[in-house]
Amino acid sequence: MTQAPESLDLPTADTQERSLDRDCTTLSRHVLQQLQSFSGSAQDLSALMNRIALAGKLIARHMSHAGLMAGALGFTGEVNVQGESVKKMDIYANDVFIAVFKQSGLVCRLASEEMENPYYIPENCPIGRYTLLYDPIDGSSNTDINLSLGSIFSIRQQEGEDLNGEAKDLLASGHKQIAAGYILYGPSTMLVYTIGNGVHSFTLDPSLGEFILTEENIRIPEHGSVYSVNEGNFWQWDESIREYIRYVHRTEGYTARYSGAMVSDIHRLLIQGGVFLYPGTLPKPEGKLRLLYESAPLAFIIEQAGGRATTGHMNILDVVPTKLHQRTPLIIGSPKDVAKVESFIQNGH
Ligand code: P6P
Repeated sequence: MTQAPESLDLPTADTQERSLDRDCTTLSRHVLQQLQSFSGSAQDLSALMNRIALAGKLIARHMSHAGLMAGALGFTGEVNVQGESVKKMDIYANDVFIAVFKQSGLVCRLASEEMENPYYIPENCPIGRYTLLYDPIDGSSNTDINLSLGSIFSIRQQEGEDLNGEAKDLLASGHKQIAAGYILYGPSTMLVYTIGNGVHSFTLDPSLGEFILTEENIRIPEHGSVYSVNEGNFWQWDESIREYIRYVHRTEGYTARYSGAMVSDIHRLLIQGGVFLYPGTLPKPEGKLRLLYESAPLAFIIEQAGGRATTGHMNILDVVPTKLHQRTPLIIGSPKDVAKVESFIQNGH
């Protein structure tokens, strides 16, 4: 005789109401809830985040069928200001952010990994007081092999007058950021952001075309088993970093994960704990990652989630750059795991 089915978990009115409310917790509404204000600056920040979300949707849509579109993948044949070969997806994504913000009336400049100088909103467009700093596609090496990619963003207010277009006011510490986060293009498209009041994640619901709140006030675990680093650079590292790697090799409980896209690797740490390292090397002690639009926004996120981000000698958010595309070594993640790496650096192994 078949068993009577367990009591069906039918939704109650209460669960339906909560589920509907969740589906209505879009990014722009959440920002206003965070700020508990409908002031002009709150509305601006909400609108800025909404524009970021639109850029993410456009890029996700393009990525989802890039393999079917002639000319969407591969290299452009150009080399960017970083000296890196440019992927067609890099340019597409860079142009999406420009297009999305150009008529927004919210920003005056956009500074990108892909552009040597900031893009200034043209005179015939409405100009705002904010600056968007972004890495349009983080992890370009994953573009043509259908692996996870990201976009990283940071929002600052323009300070003073940028008279001769040198954007010197951007050469300030990461504490000047008013919002930061990333979009992760994975099995689902997620947007993770902070405005200094915790870290919150949203998942794109393609059927709605909206990013819907997934998790609020995310806290990074104090410790995690993952260490994330490109061990192919082992012989180029300082001895102290090599000693740390030897330590995790011989200590039970560590596992290596490295995707080639920092947004994916750091999102993993945000949820599961652990540490990501991109140290300097003997030929390039400043490291590879860019401060203003990669390390600083990710440091803002991870610190807001209770984690840490350091160059190995100072907090990332305290670093004051001398140039727009300044690079910096990065050690970021769970506080106990970052401290472990620092202990090797400070003991000068
Ligand atoms: P490597 C992508 O270019 C990136 O900036 C990060 O997303 C990624 O973690 C790193 O560089 C990969 O660099 O030298 O390990 O291939």
